[in-house]
Amino acid sequence: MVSEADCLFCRIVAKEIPADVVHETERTLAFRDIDPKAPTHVLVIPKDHYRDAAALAAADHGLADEVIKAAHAVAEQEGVAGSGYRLVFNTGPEAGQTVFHVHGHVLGGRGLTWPPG
Ligand code: D5M
Repeated sequence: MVSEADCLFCRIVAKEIPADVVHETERTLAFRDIDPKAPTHVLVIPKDHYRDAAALAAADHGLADEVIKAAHAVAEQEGVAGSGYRLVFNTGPEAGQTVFHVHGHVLGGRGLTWPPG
């Protein structure tokens, strides 16, 4: 397991901090966002630590695919896959990334506007 000291999401993976887990595979974890922006707002992460989506993709061992598949499984489980959902990877500070352990936001359950703010 690749983890980093003082990383909030590594600590959730290690069960040192509680989370409302909704989906788990061998290499991914999905839990409800603590500050939901839509009726469905779930974060999907690789259990291993990568700072952002670019670092995850550069590692090139199929884990990015697993995270995206897990996000779709969450959307199906939450009942938003049919109506539509948004999968967002904020990448870098200007995009609004605040937790530097890559995570996809699965947002759904309401009409989502475009462009985002
Ligand atoms: O998204 C980081 C997201 O992480 C933000 O929507 C809040 C969420 N968050 C922060 N702490 C927690 C805990 N402890 N549980 C669940 N969700 C949490 P970003 O794209 O980096 O801005």
